Amino acid sequence: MALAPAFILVAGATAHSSAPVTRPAANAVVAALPRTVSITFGGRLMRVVGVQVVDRKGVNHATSARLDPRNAARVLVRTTRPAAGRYSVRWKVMAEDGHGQSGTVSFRVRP
Ligand SMILES: [Cu+2]
Repeated sequence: MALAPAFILVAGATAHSSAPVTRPAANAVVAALPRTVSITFGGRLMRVVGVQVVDRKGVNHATSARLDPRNAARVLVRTTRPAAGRYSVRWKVMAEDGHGQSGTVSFRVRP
């Protein structure tokens, strides 16, 4: 039987299972993509596995992603501040208890 890789998705009522709060917010329409996109989770994280901010063509505009040194529940994502359009933030993190989590949030930048 094939076993899943080390990254295991978890569902259920754990502290970190709820959807994170992002800035810009999910489905928001903003005037400009901020230099730093933030993703705030319900609990502390062990590490950031990976974050991409992709446009409709699949081009990644994230230049770095790291834990906020002042808040271990928050990921700060630096972007190249691209032009108008729709963007999807695809994130993968590992919670403090070692559980993996991933998801996607989209928002739009006005022309
Ligand atoms: Cu967990």
